[in-house]
Amino acid sequence: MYELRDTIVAVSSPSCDKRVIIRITGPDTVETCKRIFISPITKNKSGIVCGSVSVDDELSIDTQLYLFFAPHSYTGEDTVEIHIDTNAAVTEVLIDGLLGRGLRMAGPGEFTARAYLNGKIDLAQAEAVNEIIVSSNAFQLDAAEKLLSGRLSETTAKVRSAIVDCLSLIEAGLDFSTEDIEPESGAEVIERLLGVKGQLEELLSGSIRYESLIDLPAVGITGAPNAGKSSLLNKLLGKERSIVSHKRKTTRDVLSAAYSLSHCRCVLFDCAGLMIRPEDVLDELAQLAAVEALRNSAVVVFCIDISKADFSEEVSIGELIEPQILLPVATKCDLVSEKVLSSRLAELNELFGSELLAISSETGAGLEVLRETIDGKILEMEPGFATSKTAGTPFSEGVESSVALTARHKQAVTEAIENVGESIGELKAGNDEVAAMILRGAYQAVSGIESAAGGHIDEQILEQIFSRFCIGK
Ligand SMILES: Nc1nc2c(ncn2[C@@H]2O[C@H](COP(=O)(O)OP(=O)(O)OP(=O)(O)O)[C@@H](O)[C@H]2O)c(=O)[nH]1
Ligand SMILES: [Mg+2]
Repeated sequence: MYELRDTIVAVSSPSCDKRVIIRITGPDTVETCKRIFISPITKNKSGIVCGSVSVDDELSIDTQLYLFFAPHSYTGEDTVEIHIDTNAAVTEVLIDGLLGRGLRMAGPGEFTARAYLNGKIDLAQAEAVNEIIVSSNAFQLDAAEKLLSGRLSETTAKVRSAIVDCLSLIEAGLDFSTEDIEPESGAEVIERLLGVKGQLEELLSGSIRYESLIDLPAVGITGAPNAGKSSLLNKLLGKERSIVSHKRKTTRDVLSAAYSLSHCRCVLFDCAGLMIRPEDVLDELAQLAAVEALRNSAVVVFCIDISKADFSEEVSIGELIEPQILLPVATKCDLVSEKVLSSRLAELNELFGSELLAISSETGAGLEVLRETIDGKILEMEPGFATSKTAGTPFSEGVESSVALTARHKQAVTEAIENVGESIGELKAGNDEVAAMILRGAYQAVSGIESAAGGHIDEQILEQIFSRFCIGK
């Protein structure tokens, strides 16, 4: 299915972008570019070249070519990206011209498939590339980045080498059993296999199930700059996830974490404070990211600093977002006297048309009630969240996992655990040959997570993985 000998082409930029990027990779990349590009191209010199491309006599377009020579490219093959500011009609003519010169239209995910087949990335990382492309919230992105960081492959590589050690010990015993040489004692192999099983079980229980996160309700924390949003996130999580400082505009990105409530779980996130008039382009970008994240939230906790005397800014900010459920809370209630608190709360209740909860991340006041309120609101909206959908997925409260597993990974790890367990049973029963055979199955299962090394990866699995990609990636 994956033919590596031909040269493929596809548009790799999103259709909404004004700048079009046409990506070409394969053995004829440079030759093709030399034929259409009106400017000299030096082989073996990666970089950017400016000039114009022309696929027929009438059409010549100003362009920049980004050249990446093998093996220093995404796919591991000669690769070029043609960057042009143009429209769909011109792009089509250009692609047609390239197809007419013997190039083939790339299939979904074929660039990444080549990167995998040429050994540039392992399979777990290839899957992560796609998860990043399709991520729609910051937490998914976080999980996908964990896949990409290759930490999963690090663990599986360790397990694989331990299995190989055990296999060679068992096989040495088999080879020598008819000779007068003392074989490696079975007890030691069993001991090592128990260790391997423990490592795999740890991987499974300490991981985030990637798919299980996709459906988790998002709970956003918002408010004006310095309202105490990050302090609230940290206090709820019980750890320093977000940076807190007395300076305004400390948080710039959307930061998220898995959070367990009494009856359901959610993705809790903190983002930049909202402003009526962003002061510079960085403010604008931070605000865009925040509003986008808040738009996808089931519940938004709106922090209002009660130590302030004037709340007009908060009222205007509240109009920037339209969440399904807005939960205004009065933060920093430890900073004001009882008397001031009650008069300001009354004012805020009036302004927001709902009863505000007074909280303090300093003393912890009101936080338990806030937790219960969020829990109740989510359940009210989506009773299904309290059912098996969220139950039973391993992750402990407040603990952020370092590895994300897709369903395919989980299946492979589970299979390996079963195989190792069975193999131990067979060893105990003295059936070394059967034990070795089953252990080879465990090895295959673990190998399947990262690469074809040591075992062959089913074409079908590859097809299944890469067909989920879009064309051009
Ligand atoms: N006394 C008291 N101080 C608080 C409380 N919550 C936050 N603060 C302080 O308020 C300041 C701002 O807190 P942050 O949590 O960084 O506020 P933020 O809303 O995330 O701010 P930006 O990210 O800059 O928008 C820090 O100096 C915190 O220590 C609280 O409940 N009580
Ligand atoms: Mg902050």
